[in-house]
Amino acid sequence: MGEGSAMAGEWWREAVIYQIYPRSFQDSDGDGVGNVAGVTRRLGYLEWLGVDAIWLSPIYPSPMADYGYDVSDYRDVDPLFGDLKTLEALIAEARYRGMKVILDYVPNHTSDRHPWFLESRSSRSAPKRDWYVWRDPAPDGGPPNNWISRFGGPAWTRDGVTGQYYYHAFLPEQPDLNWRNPHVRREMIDVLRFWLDLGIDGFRVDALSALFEDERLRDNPPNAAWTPAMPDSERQSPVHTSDLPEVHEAVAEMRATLDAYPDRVLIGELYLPIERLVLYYGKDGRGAHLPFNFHLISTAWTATAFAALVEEYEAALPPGAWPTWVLGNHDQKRVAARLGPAQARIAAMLLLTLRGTPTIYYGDEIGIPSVSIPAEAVCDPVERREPGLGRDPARTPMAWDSLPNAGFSKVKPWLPLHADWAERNVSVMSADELSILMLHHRLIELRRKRAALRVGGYGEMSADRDCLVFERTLGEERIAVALNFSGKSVESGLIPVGAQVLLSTHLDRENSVSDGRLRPNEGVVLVVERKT
Ligand code: TEU
Repeated sequence: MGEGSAMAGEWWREAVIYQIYPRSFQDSDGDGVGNVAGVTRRLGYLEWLGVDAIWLSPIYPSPMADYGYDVSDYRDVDPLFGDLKTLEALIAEARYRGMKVILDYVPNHTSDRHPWFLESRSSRSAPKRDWYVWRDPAPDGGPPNNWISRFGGPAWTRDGVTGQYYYHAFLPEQPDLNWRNPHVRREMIDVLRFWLDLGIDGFRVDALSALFEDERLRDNPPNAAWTPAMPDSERQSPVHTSDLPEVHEAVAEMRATLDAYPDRVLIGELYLPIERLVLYYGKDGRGAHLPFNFHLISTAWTATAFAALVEEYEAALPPGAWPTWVLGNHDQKRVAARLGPAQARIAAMLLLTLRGTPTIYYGDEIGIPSVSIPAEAVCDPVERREPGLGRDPARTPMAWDSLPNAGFSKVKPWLPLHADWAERNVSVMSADELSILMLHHRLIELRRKRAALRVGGYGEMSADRDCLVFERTLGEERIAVALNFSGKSVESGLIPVGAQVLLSTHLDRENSVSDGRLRPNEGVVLVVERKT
């Protein structure tokens, strides 16, 4: 399916994207929190790793109620992270090294301290009143309807100043902008131009599906599958608050804005079933270039489940659409925590050999496991609202070396490091030929060498309970990938015997000849045949 090389300007088709959570990447000014200058300092590492683009989680001025996803000024950098000059220096240095810089764009909501909201809440007749979603209380004085926040609890907060309620899909500190208001739209689209003019290469659009709510405010129906063991936010089926048809019009406007500049990329954050997700590619180039596909995270970890997932996704992609895969991000449990260290290697090989643009989450390349956060160190407000669901364990500092605080900071970091940071860090692992870090480095290197891995077609060869075998083909080039999802040794009739092993997750049998077997938790990339 779908082979071919990247079209001019569509660098993102062949790229490996790397997500940076700026608070946790590198501190350069000794406050225990990472910053933009710290990212610049580590670009050499990222160049060595081989990534093509970095996406920064929000760096805008923010009261940090949701750690930057509550923006109080869309056109600046929070002093905690630096300023516009330090960001421009990062862009220049990245460009010099051939890397792109993608920003997070948070259009659904602002901070409750954003000047727009302060004005909006000041009176019912304020010029910006309609920039947010205000409604009268229900007859009993309660919220206007039953909608709940994605972080649990009611999605409406009553404001004492005017007695009306405002809508917030997330925290009360994150009031939703009213995208039906043309002034809001114009202003928010202009924000994109501000960053495009500064040289930003694209955006990851936050919470995209939440952009519109039902105008008639109809109640969301209960989710029949909900049980008390599930998060409060899943009690309802969000039919009137998520993925409304109007979102696609807004995406088209964002896309048209980017299209006025060469070589930019629009990525959407969308937790949706595949058939709804792929609609975000839009018709006739009016959608996102890459609607993030999070199904590697939510699918059961078996070979058969993945074979079915890839088949469903590949079949659903509209003509010309380019696939994309994600294993982890700042909202999800660390991949090594979900799967354990051995299968995290299989996951890395899967991510970096499937057809489509992969996004690596910082720290996953060194296999950071889940970090237990003592009660007094909890930061994420979600942990207080829905205990056990907090996202701090996936946001802990990057470990660079064995010096105090892992070279992340001169002082105690804002969140604790993983327990084994003295060994699990870039300096130690880059000197260990067998480490998971070297596996990432080698996989990316292999993608660079083998066009079939970057742009070749995908074909499933077989999947049984433990073993997934697929191939990537481009012209005469045929590369097979065989992944053992189990801790047992497997022999599958479809693992090509006699083929050359380009890479094993164990990193110890490059250039050997395949005997048709995989060791426990082993994945291999093989050249099936190459006639040039
Ligand atoms: O997340 C949007 C979102 O839908 C999340 O609630 C997601 O479903 C959940 O975290 C999965 O566990 C984005 C950002 O990625 C997140 O960090 C922000 O808190 C949120 O938007 C609000 O801006």
